[in-house]
Amino acid sequence: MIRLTVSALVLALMTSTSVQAQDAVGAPPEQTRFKAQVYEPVQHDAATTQALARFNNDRYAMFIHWGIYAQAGGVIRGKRFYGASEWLMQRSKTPSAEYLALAEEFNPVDFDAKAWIRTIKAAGFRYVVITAKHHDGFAMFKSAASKHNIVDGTRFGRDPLKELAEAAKAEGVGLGFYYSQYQDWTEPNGGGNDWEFDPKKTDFDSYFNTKVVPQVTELLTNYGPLREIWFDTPGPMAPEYSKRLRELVKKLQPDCLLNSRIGNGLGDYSSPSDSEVPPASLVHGGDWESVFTHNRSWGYSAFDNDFKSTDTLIELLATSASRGGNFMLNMGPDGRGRFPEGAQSRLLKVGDWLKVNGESIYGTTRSPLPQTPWGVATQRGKRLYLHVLDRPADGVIRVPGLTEAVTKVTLLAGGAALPFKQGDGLAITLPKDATPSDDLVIAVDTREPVAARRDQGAVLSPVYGRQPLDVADAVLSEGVGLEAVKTQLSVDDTRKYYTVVGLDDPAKSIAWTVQVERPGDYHIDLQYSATAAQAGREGVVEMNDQKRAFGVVETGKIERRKPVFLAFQPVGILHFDKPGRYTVAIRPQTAGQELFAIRALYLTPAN
Ligand code: JFZ
Repeated sequence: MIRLTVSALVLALMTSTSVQAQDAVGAPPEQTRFKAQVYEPVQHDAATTQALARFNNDRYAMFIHWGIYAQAGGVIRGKRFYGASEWLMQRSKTPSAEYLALAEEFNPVDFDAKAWIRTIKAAGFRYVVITAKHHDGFAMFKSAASKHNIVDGTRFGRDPLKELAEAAKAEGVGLGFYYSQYQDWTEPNGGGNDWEFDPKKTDFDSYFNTKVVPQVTELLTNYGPLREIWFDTPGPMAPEYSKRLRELVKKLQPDCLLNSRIGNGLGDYSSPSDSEVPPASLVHGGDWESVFTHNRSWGYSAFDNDFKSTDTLIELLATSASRGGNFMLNMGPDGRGRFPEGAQSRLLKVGDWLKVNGESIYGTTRSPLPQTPWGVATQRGKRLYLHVLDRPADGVIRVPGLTEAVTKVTLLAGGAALPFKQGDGLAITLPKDATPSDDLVIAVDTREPVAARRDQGAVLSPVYGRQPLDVADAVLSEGVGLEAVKTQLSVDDTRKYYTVVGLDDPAKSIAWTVQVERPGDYHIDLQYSATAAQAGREGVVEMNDQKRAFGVVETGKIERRKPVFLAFQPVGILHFDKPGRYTVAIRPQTAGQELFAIRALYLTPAN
């Protein structure tokens, strides 16, 4: 069931922000709970506005983390370090001299810029962002500002960024560079290396002036036009430095975009936290680009082959596009310069899907529809694309409330016309013999563009199983706040989800609007965590005069660097007696007692 992966991801990966989410060093963030970010549109100058239009047209990008850490592949002194392999030096507290010995071994003879770009193009990526310098400080380009660079510091002696820039230009693929502007572990004055250098003696200003400014200048001068500079982990960097970086980049290339991790609110677009697609309700039209690892590491890992399947990747891409953002998927080439086979084969399959269905992704705008159980939508003027991520058992795709006159419904793959009925909403019958594909796309043509109706309420369907109502999509009453929680997924890898704070009075509530087309019963389940102090507290799920009381069980505290355990608690049945819109709310029974840290309410058809 494809949709299961989506729900699992949607529930497992969602959150908010970038800069606020970081601890002093930047990442991995030490905070466990923090305020949710909303994605609002921002005013920009003309060059940036134009660049953002192209950015939003592109939708799909490849991220490449490649450095001398690829040579180690997550293993040093015979010991494996799980999670992000580009953090190897920090995790193992390796001194600079020992770490830099990797450069002597690093000789990526299989690196072939043209072949990389061919793969990138065949996989459907519109631009590629590669690490020019990561936190280890080793530049993957020729630099006069530091001898720790691939041309002067390895026997390879070539500048891969130069070769990539040329190949990308020849093939019409956009190029951007990642640059770690604050952390630099092999420079005594850079940030982040507290196992070797005394942070009190660090002269960041000197580091900034002698390495960051010259190198960023080199990157913006020697490699042709760049789509974006992807700064990262600004940590405690003063606003003055973010401002100088911004001015430097825009002076050299006015239409080069800057992500929010430049720090101090000075980016052109938002980078959500890693491996997160912002929830639909928090996206109010701002520009963003989500970044995901393909396995559990950004840099190459010799022992991590947990690559996301093709279905999951397509789902993440379609979901990002349906919320008006870009999906940038990472690849970690190995020490010889090869893309890991387990990653490449899956990416090429996404590319095959895009060859047929790319029209439903590139150049589209966010979905005008509320949450629907079959999947997500994207839009292009008078054409709406329905991405059927989970096929209905009865073969009928329903879009309640779609009132614009539909002129034609077709399968995007092959163009076959599909029978449809339009009354209170739209009902489309899928062909019985439709080949199973990851994401079946239906094109719906209307006389007028389908108007936004995102707040009409999540569509409930008796044909589907468990349907989530996430707290990120809830209406919170006064005094209740939305927070992101980080949970430990595996060693050195976290995921975020949302919860609320302040649900501590019968006058306070969280509520969702749902719409049903047919009368029916639904089971309620609550997913939450609760502390020992919260055990036994009582709450109620309400819909009109139906009230279903429940008591809270203890699951444990939300603790830093630990998995959060969540109860999945059955509460009762809600009866929807006629088609229409309903409000489902949760409120505490007693004043002064915070109920729990709830993540979602689920409704499941109860025959
Ligand atoms: C940073 C880097 O430290 C990491 O190595 C990789 O380059 C990644 C793309 O970015 O890691 C972060 C930064 C921010 C968050 C998490 C990891 N965050 O905001 O949750």
